[in-house]
Order: sequence, then C-alpha cells, then structure tokens
Amino acid sequence: MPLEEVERRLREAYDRDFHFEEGRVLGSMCSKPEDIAVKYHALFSEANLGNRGLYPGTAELEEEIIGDISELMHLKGGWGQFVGGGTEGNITAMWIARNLSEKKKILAPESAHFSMKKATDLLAMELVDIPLDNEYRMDVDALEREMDGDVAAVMAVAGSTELGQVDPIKEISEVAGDVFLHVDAAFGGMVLPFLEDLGRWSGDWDFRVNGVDSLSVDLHKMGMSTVPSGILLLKERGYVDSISVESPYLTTKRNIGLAGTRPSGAVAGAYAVVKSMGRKGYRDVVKRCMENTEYLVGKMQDIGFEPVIKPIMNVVAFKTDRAEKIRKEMDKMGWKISTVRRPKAIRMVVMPYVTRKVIDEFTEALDGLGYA
Ligand code: 0PR
Repeated sequence: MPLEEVERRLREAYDRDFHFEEGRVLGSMCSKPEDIAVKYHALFSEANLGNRGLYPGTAELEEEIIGDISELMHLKGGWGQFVGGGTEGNITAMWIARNLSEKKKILAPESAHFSMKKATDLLAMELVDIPLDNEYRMDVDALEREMDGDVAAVMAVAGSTELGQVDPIKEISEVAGDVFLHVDAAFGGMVLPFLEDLGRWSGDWDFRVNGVDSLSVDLHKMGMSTVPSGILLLKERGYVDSISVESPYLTTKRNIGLAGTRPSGAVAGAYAVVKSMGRKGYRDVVKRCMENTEYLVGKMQDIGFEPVIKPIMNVVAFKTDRAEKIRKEMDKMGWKISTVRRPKAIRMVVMPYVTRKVIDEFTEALDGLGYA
C-alpha cells in the first residue's frame, strides 16, 4: 500500500474507536495514559525483558519500579515482575500455588474476575465459588466450611470488578492458615494506598497481612500508565523456582513467568508515570475521582437510583431491574456503561477523565429514559 493510504486507513480506524477524552466511556477500568508514559513506552518499544541480558537498562528500571510498588504494598524483600495485566497475574499466582502445593482446589469469592476461570481451566484446577455476605464481600464463614486438605490456594479481591468492594483479607488469611493466599488488587492496588492517605480507608489488605503470599496490581488501570502494565508480587523469591524453566540459549539461564518475550516499553512507561506523579500525584487523582464518584451518586439519587453499596472506590453500581435495557439505550446515545448481574445493576467507573460536566450530561440523558 502507498504510505498515504496506510496512514489514512490507520487514522480512519482510530477515529472509529471510542476515546477516553471524549468522556462518554463510563464503564472502563483503564484511563488515558499520561503523556510521559506514552512517550517513554514508545522509546523502549524494542526492549524485551524476556531476554534480560540485552536490556540491563530496562531491567534496572523494572527493578526500581517493582521496589517502589512493593513498598507501596508493604512488601519487604520478596520478588516481583511486570506481566501483561490482571489476567496474567492471577494465572501465574495460581500456577505457583498449584506447583508448590501439588493440590487442585482454588477457593475464590463469587465476585472474582473471570480470569480465575481461565486460570483453573488452563491449570486443570477446580474453582470453588465462595458466596458473598450482604455487603458483597467474601463470606468468611462460608470459606471456612470449604477449607479442606485439597485446597491449593485461596484468592481474595481488593477492589472487585463490579462493585469495587474489598474482601476481608485479614479474616480470610486467618481461615486460610498456611494455604497460599493471593490478593487480586488489579484495580484497587493503585487506589487503596491513597484512600488510606486521605483517611477514606482503614484496614490491612496487602502484605501487612502476614498470610498474603502474592498480590497483583495493574498500572494500566488506576496507575495511569500504558497497556499492558501489570505487576505480580510474591512474598518469597523462592516461589518462582516452582515455575521457572531452563532457557539455555538466552542471556539468562532460567526464564520465569508465562510470557517469553515481554512487552517492556510498558516498564519504561510505568517508570515515567510513577516517578513523575509520585505518591502526591496519585493521591490527588484518587481524591478527585472519589469526589466525582460522590457527585455521581448524588445526581443518580436525585433521579431515583440507589447505589448497591456506598462506594469504597471509584467503581459504583446502581440497582435496577432494567439494567440491560438501560445499557442498550444509553449505548444508542453514545454512552458506554456496563451492567452487574447480581444484584441487577448498572455500573460506572469514575476514571480520571470523567468530569462533573460529563456526569451532568450522563444523568440528564439517563433521566430522559424514564427508567428510575
Ligand atoms: N482482576 C480484576 C479485579 C479486574 O477488574 C480485572 C479486569 C482483571 C483482574 C483482569 O485484568 P486484565 O484485563 O488487565 O487482564 N477488569 C476489567 C474487566 O475485565 C478490565 C477492563 C478494562 C474493562 C477496560 C473494560 C475496559 O474498557 O471488566
């Protein structure tokens, strides 16, 4: 194709996509990455940490950010690596738990992300859904009833996909005892530390809880960095021996993780955004998102919708029997929201690009449907 034609075709596809800055996507857990993240992601586009020895510079950036995020999650020592996202984080954690325990059962809350189904399918493990309490957190008594000698891992969620709810991780850890405990903080990991700073959250949910063995957190969600940017943290470095394989023809003797070639531009992108925003930068973003979430709740209540739970983070769902109908009709008007199955609800994620003006326009359009 002539270059002009190629570029025209790319532009056309780009224009057909929805873009966060247009403000009409209210159901995404990703955000427009910071400019500095995009710039340095592009600069490091050829880097491949799968063959670490060729990229000592990028490897150093990875180590530094893993160190910073470990500190944020109160992990001292341990081990961490960039992964493709929450899915790869969850699958890798379950892979380790299976190999360490040589057992097959995973106990996870009903609210767990669907990537847990992929994990158990791929690893030929068995996923047992643990029911939720009336606040939609994992029911610890129900977990206790399911604990037996076949359990390879318990997993808990810190910031559930549908409601932004946080499981009672300390209590879960007490019930799990010595069994491997994984925390999925894909979304909440870059929200909860700053909610704590703001006095909006208290209670341990990360490596401060002694029994937590692994935790995944995504920088391409509330970390404001480029896709794909997940991080998996392990309490003990030795855990990776259970999944590492010999890689004789590479610059390192053993290869660790699901991916071979690893998309490492995202590491530079993450470095750029984490270091330039710092704790204060993220705290300010979370503060604004929470204020806008509360503004959305107020506006929704004004037009007759009630939240399923008082939002803990910037994910909020509103009860309605007509969730799917509302989603479709709002979609026709260009608004992208998502739905929750249980309880039936419409769901919004108040990402940094969701402004009060957008919320006003959205609630006005929703009110016009007359479905409250
Ligand atoms: N764990 C939790 C708690 C999640 O919410 C998600 C994704 C994952 C794991 C999996 O993460 P990756 O998708 O990075 O592998 N949650 C959203 C979802 O699947 C992600 C999302 C992102 C949805 C952008 C919509 C969107 O526009 O629903």
